[in-house]
Amino acid sequence: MLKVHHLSNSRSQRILWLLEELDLDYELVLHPRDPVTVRSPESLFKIHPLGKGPTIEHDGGALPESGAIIDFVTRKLAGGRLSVPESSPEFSDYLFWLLYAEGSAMGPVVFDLLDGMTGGGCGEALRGFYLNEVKHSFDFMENVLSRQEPFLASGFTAADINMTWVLELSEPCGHLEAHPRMTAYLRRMQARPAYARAMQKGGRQDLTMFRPAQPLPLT
Ligand SMILES: N[C@@H](CCC(=O)N[C@@H](CS)C(=O)NCC(=O)O)C(=O)O
Repeated sequence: MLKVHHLSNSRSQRILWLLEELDLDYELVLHPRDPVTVRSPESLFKIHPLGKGPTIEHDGGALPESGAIIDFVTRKLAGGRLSVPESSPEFSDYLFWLLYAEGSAMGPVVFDLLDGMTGGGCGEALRGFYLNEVKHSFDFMENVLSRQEPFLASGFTAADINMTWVLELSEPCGHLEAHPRMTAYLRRMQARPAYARAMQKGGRQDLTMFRPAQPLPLT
C-alpha cells in the first residue's frame, strides 16, 4: 500500500490533500518537526537520504519531491485523474503550473521566510533581489487568476494543489496583501471538502511558526 511520510506543518500536507481528492487508500506516517530547529527529525532520513517532507513509499521505493509525487500518483495510481493528458491543448499549461510551484515560485518566498527566521540573515542585497522576484512572480499569478480561475481554464487539477501551498506559505509573510485574486483563490481551495479531510488527518497547520519572535538556531 502507498505510504505517505508527512512532516508536521509542512508542504507534505498537499499530498494528503491530493490523495483525499482522489479517494485513494494510503497509510499515513507522521513525523513531528524537531521542536528546537523546526527541521526534519531523524526518522525522515531513515526513509530517504534527503530527509524531506513529503516522501512517499510505493513498491519498496522511496520518492521525495512534491511535483514528482503528484505526477507519480495521478498517472500511475489514479489513471490520470486530476492531471492533463498529452493530447490535451492544456498539457503544457498543466506541466507549467505543476512545476512552477516548486521550480520558481517557492524559492524567493523561502528566502523571505529564512530571512525572518534568522532575524535578517539574508542581508540587504539578497533581500532586495528576492522581494523583487516575489513581486514579479505574484503579479504574474494575480494577472492569470484575474482572467481565469483555477490556474487551468478547464477546471481544478493537481497543479492547483501544488500551487496552493505556495500561496499558503506566502500569506503569513504578507505577500498576498496586494493580491486579492490570489487570496480569493486560496480561500476557495481551502474550502474544498478533501482539503478539510486532509487537514484533519495531517494535524493542525500553523504557518505563523515560521515567523518566530527570536531567531531560530538553523542548522
Ligand atoms: N521541493 C521540495 C521541497 C521539500 C522540502 O524542503 N520540504 C520541507 C517541508 S516544508 C522540509 O522537509 N523541511 C525540513 C527540513 O528541510 O529539515 C518538495 O516540494 O517536496
